[in-house]
Amino acid sequence: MQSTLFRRVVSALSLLLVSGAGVASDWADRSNLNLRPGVTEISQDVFGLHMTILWVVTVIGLLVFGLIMYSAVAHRRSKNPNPSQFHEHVGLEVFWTVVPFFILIAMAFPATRVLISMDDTSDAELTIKVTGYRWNWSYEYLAWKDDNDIGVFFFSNLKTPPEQYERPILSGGLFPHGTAQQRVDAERPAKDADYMLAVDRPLVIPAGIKVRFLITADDVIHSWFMPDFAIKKDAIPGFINEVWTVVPEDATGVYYGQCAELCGRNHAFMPIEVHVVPQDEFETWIAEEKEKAASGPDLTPFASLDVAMQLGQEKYAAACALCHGANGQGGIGLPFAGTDFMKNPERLQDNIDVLIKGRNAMPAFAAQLTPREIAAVITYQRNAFGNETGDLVQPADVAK
Ligand SMILES: [Cu+2]
Repeated sequence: MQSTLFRRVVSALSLLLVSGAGVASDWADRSNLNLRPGVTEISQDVFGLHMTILWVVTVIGLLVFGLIMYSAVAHRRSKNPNPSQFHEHVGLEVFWTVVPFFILIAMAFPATRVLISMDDTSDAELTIKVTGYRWNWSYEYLAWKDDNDIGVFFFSNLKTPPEQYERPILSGGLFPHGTAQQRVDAERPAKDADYMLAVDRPLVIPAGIKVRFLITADDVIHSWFMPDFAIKKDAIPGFINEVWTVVPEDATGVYYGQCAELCGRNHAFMPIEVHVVPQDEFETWIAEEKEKAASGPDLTPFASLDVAMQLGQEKYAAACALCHGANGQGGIGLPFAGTDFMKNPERLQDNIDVLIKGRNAMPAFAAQLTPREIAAVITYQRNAFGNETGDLVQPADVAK
């Protein structure tokens, strides 16, 4: 009997060891186990606070549980049948009220100091408005030094190609019991290193400069979360939340974040990518973007159907595939493959109108895509997925 129990315990323990070995490699890098210190002064302050409080609660925990264990053993009934009575002992009551009070005050001081500095957006040299949508972000550069008329505005969409995240369509119907061949066909391509984090147009900010973010949303509540800057701010429709950062000059590079407030089906598909560049590089970039924005939309006609299809495919993957499926099979949005809407030449104008102005649940894309991109996307929709209408929509058709 006892040996059976022994064997069970040993086999359970060895199972635990084996399953533990699998995650041991992740645990070897201890930074995976803790909050990340980040790269800014504030994020390191936040990390310091986190560690201080962690040690305080660890010591309190050990003291309290140690005392409980000690009392349970040393004053057990067999040893001490008549317990001493000290209910409503004034000294003790005062002691265990006053001590936690001082511990709390001691913790509140450093925490308040960091919170106040996180809240101080004064003297920022660059101001950027961040807007959350279902399901992407837009960035509008409002002020850079003395220039309050920059006019640089763009949307930032997930760049990971849909083939990498989409559930493969198996021709076996609703339940995915395909043949071996179907399963092989359906195998997804390898995931990129920046899978579900990279975007088509990243936010660009200068290093060593105080940047103020004005954070809001257009539809539901989102949250702009950049762990390396210790920023996590709710984006609420009708409200503007402020937050700031200074990324040190020796910390230029690419940083990733995500929406951190559950905002609907594609909540996981609206990442944040920030490029922190040296100041002179930022000056050049913002000047170029400003010039591009001022010169108006590019209405150069497409030289051929192929040129339009190529741009269309790229933009479709970034802006449309989340709702309409990588292969136009539909999803939250209507399907495009083989539909009358996409194939009927009389509905081409309607097709353009819906994309520009939106309809029902379909958002308007006039602000998100340029006329050239809209023309390319429609050309793509009407020629891909087996539609092959041969329709070539030109930027000028969209602009009017
Ligand atoms: Cu969101």
